[in-house]
Amino acid sequence: MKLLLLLVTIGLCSAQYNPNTQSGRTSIVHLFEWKWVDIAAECERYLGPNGFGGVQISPPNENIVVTNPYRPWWERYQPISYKLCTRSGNEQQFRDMVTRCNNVGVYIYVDAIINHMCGSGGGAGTHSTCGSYFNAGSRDFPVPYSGLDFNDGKCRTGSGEIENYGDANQVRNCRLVGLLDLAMEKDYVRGKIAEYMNNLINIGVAGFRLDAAKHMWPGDLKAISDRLNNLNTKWFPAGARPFIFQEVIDLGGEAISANEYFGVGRVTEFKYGAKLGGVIRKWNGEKMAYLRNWGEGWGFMPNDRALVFVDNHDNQRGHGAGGASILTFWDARLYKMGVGFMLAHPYGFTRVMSSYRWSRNISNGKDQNDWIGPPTNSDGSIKSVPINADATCGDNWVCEHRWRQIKNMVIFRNVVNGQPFSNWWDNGSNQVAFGRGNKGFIVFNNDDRNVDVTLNTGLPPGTYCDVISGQKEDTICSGKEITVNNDRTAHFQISNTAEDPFVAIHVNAKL
Ligand code: AAO
Repeated sequence: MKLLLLLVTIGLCSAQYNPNTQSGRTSIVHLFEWKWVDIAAECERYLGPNGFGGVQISPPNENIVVTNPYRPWWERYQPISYKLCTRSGNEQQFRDMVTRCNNVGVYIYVDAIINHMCGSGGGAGTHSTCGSYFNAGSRDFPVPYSGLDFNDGKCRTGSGEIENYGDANQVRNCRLVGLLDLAMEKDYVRGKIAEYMNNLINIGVAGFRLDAAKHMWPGDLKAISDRLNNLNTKWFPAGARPFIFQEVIDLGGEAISANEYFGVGRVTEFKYGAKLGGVIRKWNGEKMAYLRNWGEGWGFMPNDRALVFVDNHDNQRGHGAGGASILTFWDARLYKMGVGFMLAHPYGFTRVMSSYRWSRNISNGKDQNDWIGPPTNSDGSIKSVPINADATCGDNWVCEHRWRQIKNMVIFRNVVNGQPFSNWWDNGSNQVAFGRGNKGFIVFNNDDRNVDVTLNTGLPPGTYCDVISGQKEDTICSGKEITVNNDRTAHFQISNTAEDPFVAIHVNAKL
């Protein structure tokens, strides 16, 4: 009996690394600042049919309303309460989204802001998205939280702010950019946070991004995660645990490292996008040939602990970390190669970014418009995402996840899931190729001369449709056709001036 209990407990508490996606779905997409009604529709009309596993949503809980600057995206990282109402929608719309997405096998991952409440400057008279009263000055929040629930007494810096990332105590007990830091060792605070997360779990979400995890003690996070319910059995197997991925920026050289958080769940691997951007931009003598041992061979965290991405909502606009090497939709040609590489490569659990466009204003190396929020109507409400006839999005929604090359690589990853990294080839420079067992093969040309080469693909003989230049539609191919010979070799030609200088084939795109 005791042994059984022990086994059950281990089973319950050890599955946070599993994303809970439906079998055969291997990526999630961050629909940054989308409204719940639009996400519900996108799950049904696009994400479900195209094999996406889930959606990371913007924070669903009540936040401060910032008017100077006017309604920046980052106001949503300043919680006021755990009520479910924001510019993305109210509780009923949230529930409807979760139900509709779950029903088509696309699961919801909540961006959970539990480290802090709003900035210390949010005084009486400031508004919040559900109209709840609060007063940051007196630490009065309708959760309720009071002065007793914050770390004010514990921080040892003069300013009360994090002044030195080399000191773990500061990073975890002081304020991150002025945000009121919750005292998470308190049973009461842990209880309120767990109550919020359990409400979301009961509604049907599949997991959480833990914002600013670096600024919380791993032991406190473990205590909270142990209080979380199992997932809703309407959609998930009995005993399924919420997926947890923690935002810890660890590029090396600081007091806190990512591996301190492996006991709680997966961790964002920020080295991934920073390094990949450097390689694809060919900065500092980097070349794609060096990607042969990409992953743990590059000093990244263990594969089964990593959540990977090319860019995120912070570093696509100069917030957070990663620096100028980060690839984004602004550099579309290189970006597609970067995302294509990520989705073809077996390392990590992959997240695709989906953004909105804003007017950049770069001076002194910084985008002065890095605060600009999503496309809005004149009353400040978020605009819906209109879908054009060619399946792209309008009104400045970028919808990278709908770009044919990216969508088809999400499918590629599903098709090759579980297959080994195989048949690597490189020209010693920036032409590389690799396969995934006998299911898929990809070739990149990031050099200034053409690729014209015969390679061993590992694929069964036949004619395949390149899913980058086009795709298989019924029995025809709208892109390049690639012939795999009886000896599994195929000839590839890729011009270095091609709009998309890479080719990808997989067994589900065989003609
Ligand atoms: C806003 C205003 C502030 C104001 C505040 C309160 O901008 O001026 O004081 O309100 O009124 C977002 C925005 C913030 C915004 C905040 C609240 O980005 O601008 O503040 O909402 O509205 C650190 C954290 C990391 C965090 C990142 C932005 O560790 O957790 O900063 N990301 C998350 C979210 C983010 C959100 C929050 C957290 C807060 O994704 O959207 O903020 O909820 C080093 C450290 C990193 C640190 C960076 C930036 O990075 O390692 O841990 O990230 O600095 O401070 C090299 C190094 C690299 C270093 C980097 C930058 O690359 O290798 O390690 O340089 O120095």
